[in-house]
Amino acid sequence: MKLIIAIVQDEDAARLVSNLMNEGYSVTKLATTGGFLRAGNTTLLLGVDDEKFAGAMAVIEKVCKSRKQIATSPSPVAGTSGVYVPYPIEVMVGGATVFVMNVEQFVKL
Ligand code: 2BA
Repeated sequence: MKLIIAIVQDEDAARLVSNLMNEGYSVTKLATTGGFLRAGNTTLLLGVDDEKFAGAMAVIEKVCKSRKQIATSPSPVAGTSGVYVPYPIEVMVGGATVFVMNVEQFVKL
């Protein structure tokens, strides 16, 4: 069994959960925040049997889209005066950031 931890954009989360549930996967959805953009994203936890792992990854790949997002980064504008103003930078946020772990034990009590 594997544990898939998938960090996805909020815009894709509802559709991704529906598609995974329709295909028989169990999913836990967490509201999370990206450290760089400080914006909300969604983290899904899926415990999947080895033979269903590729299917889950295919659903994630199909649903999650890369998008450009604007982040504001503080910038010094007045040299040593200590004045900072936000300025926009564009970043490409991935379809999904996925971590895969082997599950040592899976227990439901
Ligand atoms: P955020 O940390 O808010 O990052 C959003 C996007 O900003 C990233 O998209 C990347 O394009 C850019 N970015 C992040 N850190 C950067 C940096 N130090 N300099 C320049 N640009 C930077 P993704 O790479 O697709 O990541 C989307 C979200 O997935 C991240 O949101 C974070 O919540 C999570 N994530 C990505 N890599 C991770 C990792 N190695 N460990 C834990 N979480 C990760």
